[in-house]
Amino acid sequence: MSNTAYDAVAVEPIPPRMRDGTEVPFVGPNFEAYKKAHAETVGPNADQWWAQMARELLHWDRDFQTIRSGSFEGGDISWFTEGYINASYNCVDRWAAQDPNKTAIIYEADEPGNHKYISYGELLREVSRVANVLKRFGVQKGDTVTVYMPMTWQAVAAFLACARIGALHSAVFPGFSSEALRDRVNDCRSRVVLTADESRRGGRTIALKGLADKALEGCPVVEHVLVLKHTGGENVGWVEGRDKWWHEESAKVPNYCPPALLNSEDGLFILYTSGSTGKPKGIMHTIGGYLLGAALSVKYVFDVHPDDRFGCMADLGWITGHTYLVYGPLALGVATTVFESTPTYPTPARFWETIDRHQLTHFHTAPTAVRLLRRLGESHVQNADLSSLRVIGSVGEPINPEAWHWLNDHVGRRQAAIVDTFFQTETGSIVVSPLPGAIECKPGSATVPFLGHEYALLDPVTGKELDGPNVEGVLVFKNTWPSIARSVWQDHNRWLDVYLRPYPGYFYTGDGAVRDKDGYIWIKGRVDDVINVAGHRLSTAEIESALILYDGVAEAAVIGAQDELTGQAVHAFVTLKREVKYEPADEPALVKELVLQVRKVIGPFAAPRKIYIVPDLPKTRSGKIMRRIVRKIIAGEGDQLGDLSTLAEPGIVDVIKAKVAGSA
Ligand code: 6R9
Repeated sequence: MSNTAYDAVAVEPIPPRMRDGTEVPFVGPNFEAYKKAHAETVGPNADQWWAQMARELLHWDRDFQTIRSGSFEGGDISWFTEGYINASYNCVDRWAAQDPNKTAIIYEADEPGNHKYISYGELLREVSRVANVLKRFGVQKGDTVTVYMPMTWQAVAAFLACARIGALHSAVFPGFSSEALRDRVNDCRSRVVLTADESRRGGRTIALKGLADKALEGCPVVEHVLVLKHTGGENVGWVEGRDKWWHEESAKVPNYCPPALLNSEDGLFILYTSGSTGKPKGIMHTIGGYLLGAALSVKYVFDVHPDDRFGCMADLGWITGHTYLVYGPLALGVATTVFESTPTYPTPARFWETIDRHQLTHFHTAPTAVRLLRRLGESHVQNADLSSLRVIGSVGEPINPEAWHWLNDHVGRRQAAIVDTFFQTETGSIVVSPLPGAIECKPGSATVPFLGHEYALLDPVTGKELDGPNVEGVLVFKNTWPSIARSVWQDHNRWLDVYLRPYPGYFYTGDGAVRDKDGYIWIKGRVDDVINVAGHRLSTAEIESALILYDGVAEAAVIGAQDELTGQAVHAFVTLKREVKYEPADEPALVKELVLQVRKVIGPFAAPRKIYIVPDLPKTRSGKIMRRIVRKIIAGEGDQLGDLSTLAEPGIVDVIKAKVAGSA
């Protein structure tokens, strides 16, 4: 499919209830309304608009005078410079003061039935106690605290406790290996680590404390480990003097801790991203700007109103968990969900039962989960009452049109709006997305820039802006915005090199994108996910979408392999839906059909040179397909795969290696 073929994609209408007065969306009723709203938030009045939003949505302990300063060229971005603001106060105290019994957190535990509602009043007490414990451990403003905790409501309290006293949290996925944890603790020099005895997910128990202990053997700077008794598991290893029980320490301190007076540009958290090479980068965010981006995008992108119950299924160790599970919903004073389980435990109806049980108004997940559930069939989604849902979000990857339609038909039932939201750890909050009451979607497109954001597509070689419709280039942003990261922890030069120096005057996302005839943005994936076959620029996402259009296909990972004749050739790894009856002997015929499928959907030039049918794909815990791993295996560099610590199921690597070796 050439880039102009995006123009042929059918436009999906805005759901009737966003237009007929049932809902009153913040921005609507059509594209014109969006255009008008957007125009007022960029250009000459932009700073005034940001200042107004900051004062409307957040509580400032001291007002700011400067709205924006610094630049991409200078690498010295700063917002609301003189302002004093405490994120914990904004997310907890002001709502607890209004109504201490209002639900802050819906905790859906791994075992169905073990859910719990935590009120703003209760959250304030827990946050305060943990903050007081941290203070007793000697944690001060500007220190880092590593949070290696299960998906439980106390992990949210841990973030907010750090924020309360001006310490930066560094969350590490509970599924990360000991080595990965060790490297992250050492990089940010945390003296304190918060963890739990065990974590539980999908009925399986993970010895979290054991993993932490192994990691901490290599972390001489750690002085205190605070351990939440989560499962009550036995045989938890213990280092006397260093390890303390959460409940015992909490019982020794007062129930209230005053929020610290902090500057808007003080650090809020560090979050490590798994770069494809080198050691992980600790992306650093600051308080005022980040919190504004989080609150603003939850309000407008998800059209959130005060009594909503937000359900973001992302893990807390991911930027989506930070912004759309913790800070955004709580800064608006709505209920947020901590979902501890998996989409398929104990059955593939788990998400739908959770939405039904808590009458969630919003459901936010990743394409990988949607593809998995689509693969397991519609029967699981049919019996749940999903009528409370108003907006459904997708994030993390381009969403294949088939997955989009599945969400729309079977989950939203054509009543809810779907928002395909694009952002990055580095952007802090959503930068490209539809607004539910204003933008008609084209499945597969993240559509338009968010309020206050201006983007450009650049020619990757000349760095010139590409104007007009039907162009493809690298996605960059012009002008700074409040929630953009400020630096890489202890390595400002790396921040400049990776994001601000490649195209001076712009923030470089590392993603390629197309603008179609209507000005809609189609994210094509990381620029290293672009394949060039005999001069045809193909996106891995595009070929993958063509493959999963084929009836029995569940997921696909496409890479470019070196080829003497064509520069690169397309290689595809494909998994099948569970119900497909498949014998290894059928493989040649199936492969032939799949090649035909790609030829049919995209064109003969995109036909895969090789297709491997495999039981699973290598993925990160947040569900991103790690194409670099299959790329290296294909390139014969299977012994140089580098850091596999971010993989959800490391065992799949050997299965894929064997498959590739067997078909050479
Ligand atoms: C939020 C998150 C960022 C990368 C980003 C892009 C991909 C995220 C997307 C999307 C297409 C979307 N990405 N959302 N691609 N459509 N809606 O995932 O942050 O982990 O830092 O990853 O994810 O490639 O550059 P992070």
